[in-house]
Amino acid sequence: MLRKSFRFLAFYSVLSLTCLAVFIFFHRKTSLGSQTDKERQLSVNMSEPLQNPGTSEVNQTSASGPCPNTPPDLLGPLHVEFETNRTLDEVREQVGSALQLGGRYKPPNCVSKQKVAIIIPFRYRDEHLNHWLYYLHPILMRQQVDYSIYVINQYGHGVFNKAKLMNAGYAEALKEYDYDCFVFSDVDMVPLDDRNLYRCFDSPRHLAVGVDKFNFTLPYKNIFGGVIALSKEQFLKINGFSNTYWGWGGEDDDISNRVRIRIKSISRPDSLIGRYKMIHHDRDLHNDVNPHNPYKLHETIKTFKRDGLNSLNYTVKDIKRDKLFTFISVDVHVPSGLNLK
Ligand code: UDH
Ligand code: MN
Repeated sequence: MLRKSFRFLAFYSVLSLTCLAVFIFFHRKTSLGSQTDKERQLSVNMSEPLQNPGTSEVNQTSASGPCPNTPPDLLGPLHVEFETNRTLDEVREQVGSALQLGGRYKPPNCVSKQKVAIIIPFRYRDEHLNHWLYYLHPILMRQQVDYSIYVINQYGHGVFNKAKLMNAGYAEALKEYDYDCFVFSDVDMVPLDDRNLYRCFDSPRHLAVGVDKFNFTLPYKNIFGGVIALSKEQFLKINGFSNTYWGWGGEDDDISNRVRIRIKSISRPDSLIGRYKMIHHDRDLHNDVNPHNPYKLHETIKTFKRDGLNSLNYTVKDIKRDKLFTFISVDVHVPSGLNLK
């Protein structure tokens, strides 16, 4: 009897020990499992990209995927006319609602591949600027560009230096945002087709292929002016524009030389898409033709490494932020005794 009850007891002890072992085993496994899930969840959260600080400012809803290569809402050929007088207030009302202060825009539903600074050299051309802003903001929005407009005004009434203003615009824009593409546009150039994309390409881009004043044809093969786009990398490679072209002429052929020397190729849109209308104007005050400038073009190859972004000097006099653009007045240090004869 004693032996029988001992066997019974031993059997149940082994059984309960087994049950306990099985229970502990499964309990550990489940709790380990849930810990792993938590860890996994934690690592997913940690590895999510940091919110781009600019995104939440501009968009109500968070942007989803990358923008498509071909923007879906383009219209093609556009009707452009400069007969209407437009005040800046009217332009602000008509095209400003989606903009952030400083003429800043990001597409609300996708992430642009490039951050584009648009640089406009400027002085005494308020009426042209109104037309430019009225037409360009909606085009750039339809093109889904992540962009800002920088109007770089030459301070004072000294001899104009467009190329130095371009360099200053590049440098000032980069102080504000991590731009990787720069479009340099004359204030009087408005595209006639929104398929002409304001972005950067593998080679420096000449956008203003056909201008109405030249009958929509290229006046000469190497022309590289009016509206051009260079990536930050391309612009650095050519050391930017020359700073030494005072008065009218030559600076665009000089940058064309730089591109040919350092990069070799340029790109252009199709001649039908690359059409522009230029606002008619007379020659500006203090921007007379400089007859010395064409001779400097033979020197580009010798001078471009020391004349450009790496020798740039200017003084910022004022920065104003309008809804439609950032206006930066710069003193380009006009040399005394410039001879334009
Ligand atoms: N610019 C200004 N203010 C000036 C001079 C030039 O804003 O006083 C800027 C502006 O962005 C302009 C660009 O520099 O679009 C180029 O200057 P431009 O328009 O004078 O150059 P363009 O090749 O000049 O158009 C042609 C000379 C005009 C002669 C007209 C004779 N009928
Ligand atoms: Mn012009």
